Amino acid sequence: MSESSTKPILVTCGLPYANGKAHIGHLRTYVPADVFARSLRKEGRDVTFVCGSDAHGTPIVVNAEELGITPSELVEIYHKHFDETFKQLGVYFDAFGTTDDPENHNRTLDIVNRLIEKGYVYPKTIEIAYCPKCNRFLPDRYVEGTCPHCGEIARGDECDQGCGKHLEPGELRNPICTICGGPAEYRQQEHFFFKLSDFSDYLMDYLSNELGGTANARNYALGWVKQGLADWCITRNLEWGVKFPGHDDLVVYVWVDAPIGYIAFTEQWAAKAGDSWEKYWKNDGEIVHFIGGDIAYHHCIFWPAMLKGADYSVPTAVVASGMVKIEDKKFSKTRGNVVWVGEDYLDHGFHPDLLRYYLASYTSHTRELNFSWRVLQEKINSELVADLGNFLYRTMLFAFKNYGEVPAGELEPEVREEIEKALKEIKAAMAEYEFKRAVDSAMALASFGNTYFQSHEPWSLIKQDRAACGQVVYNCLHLAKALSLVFEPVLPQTMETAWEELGQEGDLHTILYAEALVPIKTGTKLVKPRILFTKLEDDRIEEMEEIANQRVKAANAKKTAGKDKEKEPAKSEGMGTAEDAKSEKAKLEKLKAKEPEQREILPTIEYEDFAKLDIRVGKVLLAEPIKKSKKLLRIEVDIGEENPRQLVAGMASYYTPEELVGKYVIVLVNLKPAKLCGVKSNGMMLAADDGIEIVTALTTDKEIKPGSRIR
Ligand code: B3M
Ligand code: ZN
Repeated sequence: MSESSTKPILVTCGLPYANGKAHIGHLRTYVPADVFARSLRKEGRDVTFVCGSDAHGTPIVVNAEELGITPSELVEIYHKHFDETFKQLGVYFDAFGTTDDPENHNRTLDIVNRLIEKGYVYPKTIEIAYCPKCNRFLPDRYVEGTCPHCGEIARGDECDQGCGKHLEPGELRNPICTICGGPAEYRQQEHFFFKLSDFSDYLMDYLSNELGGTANARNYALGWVKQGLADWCITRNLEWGVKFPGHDDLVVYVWVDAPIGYIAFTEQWAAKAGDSWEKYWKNDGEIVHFIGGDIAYHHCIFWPAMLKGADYSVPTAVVASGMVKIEDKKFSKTRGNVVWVGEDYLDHGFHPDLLRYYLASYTSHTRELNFSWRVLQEKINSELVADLGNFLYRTMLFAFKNYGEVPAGELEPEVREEIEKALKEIKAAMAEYEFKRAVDSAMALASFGNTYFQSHEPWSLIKQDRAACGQVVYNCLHLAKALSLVFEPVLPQTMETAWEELGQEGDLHTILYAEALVPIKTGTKLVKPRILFTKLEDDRIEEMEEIANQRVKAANAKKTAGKDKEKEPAKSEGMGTAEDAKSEKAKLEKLKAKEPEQREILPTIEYEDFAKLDIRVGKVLLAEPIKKSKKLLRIEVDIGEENPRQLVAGMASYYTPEELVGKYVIVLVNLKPAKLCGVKSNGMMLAADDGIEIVTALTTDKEIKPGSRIR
């Protein structure tokens, strides 16, 4: 990407199939894309960031069939799951739809009709795998067999274990029906083809001279174009999907309507924002696709050819992330080498920003990323805690204790230069999709801060010359302000806290990098800072390693028990398993069953009954996990008494301790004390509970004196 470009820029992420839970493999693409989008916004660029769920394709139909629900019900479950998970991780899309939304049906029809009108689509009778026992045609994942190119076991549309090539219907040898496991045969049927071969010269030129992004995506695609492109079968015998115009028994292949989702979601955003989707898809706005390396073929060959053929703008860049390994082993759900974002990370109270930091800074975006709990611990403790956290905390605490506000001072040229350097490096690194380099440059600024603080010894200077010390503290506080800005793209939630504690006004997320060079205002009030990053202790890491080990063991046991036959349908890597969906479905059912309980209003009471409850505002001073419990937190709240109250609250699944500290919560203070997990609870913190999965603490609308009564 050109660093000097000022065009509007659309950033997208590969669409997760609404067919399984979010894992670290997904985040490896989404987090850097979010960092990139946030950073461009801070440069002042006009950025739109969209994504959505991929709702179509055979795996979803197969899984839904197994579960006895409709594909649309299955999609709803996972769509909600992804939407919520991304938000929890601070990955904020301007639109997050599904490819089954009307906008996508319409846009797909428009594009397919244009391609037909322009003569790029033709019918052809081909051999399609058919199962005589199940009495049906077998598109894509309904059939497995041998790859004609490399001889490995492959799926109907992709050689996923061997050469990675996209396979056309009829290409697979020795087809087997994945529904019944019996042999399939080839039968003739009329399908529709896109003249991909017509685009060979165009793509050769586009990939060599025009497309930006990372070289891995481009080069991989170029290799295939050089070998010669065959036409592409774009219809399937399915009910679920976008109907092929004029043929109600056919839908378009999922890889036709999935990328068109990028346009549909841009339209959804534009409608909401009162902006134009055409500035990207019909004019010269930039389009940057973040994808996993395994779908480069689709994004660099099929997609630009379709767009070109239908007179839409083509992508300006495709950015492909490298593979993910788990504890140095190949990512594999069936082998248990997986880290689920919910149950393995967020549910254990790890802060989302720590994972964002890991993913953005572990290695270069196109290289292999290994996720290991030990490495997480090491990176957090030696980088975020020891460098950035240390500088921010010591600066803010020293300033708060000795001045209570930003003291008088002037920004020193040396400090300004250091910030300018960091900003320049970050901008350059982002333009090259080198996120690690950008984070390293930001971290170098934190290290500079530590050296500056250390060498000026404000702790002794304060005793000799308060004004000279003020000058040092002023520069440190300004550096803290600059650090909040440069780290916002990677650590959005934590830096928001730092920003507030520095007394800075405005929404950190929309303030530009340029503000990092505007001297911090003398006299700005400071508050007692919180510790932003705490060390990850050995026992927490050991607990996670144990969970991971157990999972691998269970997966192996399952394998040897023969429950994991290769031909099980739709159990492929990167796809959801029927089990995931079952547990999600169970949640949905729980919701339905709970509805009456949630709705039912209890019998009327007298005011005196209510008046017996002494309910107060409490300010959370401390929150920490309780060793023996996954659900409970020990909390200390200030309720206006001389000493804080100790409460035990079942909040550990919903809040990290850091999130609760500082909150004004509502406490029933005259409830008979009780002991939970051996810890005394002297009152009860109130929360709202939807009966399913959301539990949220009650708080006050304004800051109010702790101890204030609720009535
Ligand atoms: N739904 C997921 C994948 O193959 C697929 C991406 C679509 S992007 C348009 O990674
Ligand atoms: Zn192959």
